[in-house]
Amino acid sequence: MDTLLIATHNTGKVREFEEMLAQLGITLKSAADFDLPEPEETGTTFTDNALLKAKAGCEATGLPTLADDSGFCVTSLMGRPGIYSARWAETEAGRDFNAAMVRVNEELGEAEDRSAYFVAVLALVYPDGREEIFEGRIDGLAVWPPRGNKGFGYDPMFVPSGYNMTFGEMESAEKHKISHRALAVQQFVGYLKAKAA
Ligand code: ITT
Repeated sequence: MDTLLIATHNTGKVREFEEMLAQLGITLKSAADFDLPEPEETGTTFTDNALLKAKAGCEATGLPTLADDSGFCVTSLMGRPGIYSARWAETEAGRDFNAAMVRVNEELGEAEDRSAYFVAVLALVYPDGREEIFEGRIDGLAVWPPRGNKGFGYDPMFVPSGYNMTFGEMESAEKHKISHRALAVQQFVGYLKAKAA
């Protein structure tokens, strides 16, 4: 694999994939490089949506394509926003994650259980139709108020278990040691190495 399309329009994700996959020696392209349309996420699971995005990117470019469907899941909210994490931020003026975090906190109200987790599902689709899935999850707490501006999305309101800092306060290298996306990427890299051996 010389060139891999990362079929995401999310600049926070693009940055993280570039950082985490830099050592592979593969040319990475993103959805923006091909001006790809954003497919409608009609799936009911992270896996469905990751596959749908990877297939759309692969069909449009003919490149092996990796897509990420991820989300912030709050136990007391029965896993929501989950696959709707990006949609909770939609406003007429674009995405507003401060508003989305306010909504999570308001829906939590006085709930004692503030446990939460991030999930990332990566789908790899090849032009010949082969598919592979890689998953990662990180557990922690939904905290209030939000802290830090280093990450993206819901990072400022998530403290991973065993840490005091939010993902928004962490250096990206630190986040990449433990994050849901990093765990999924580790599996992807392991798969590539096994294939090359
Ligand atoms: P693409 O579909 O183009 O990849 P998207 O932002 O629409 O971009 P998702 O549908 O997978 O991606 O939405 C996942 C949302 O979950 C994302 O917009 C973030 O707000 C949130 N999220 C996922 N991973 C995150 C992380 O590491 N830190 C903070 N928020 C995250």
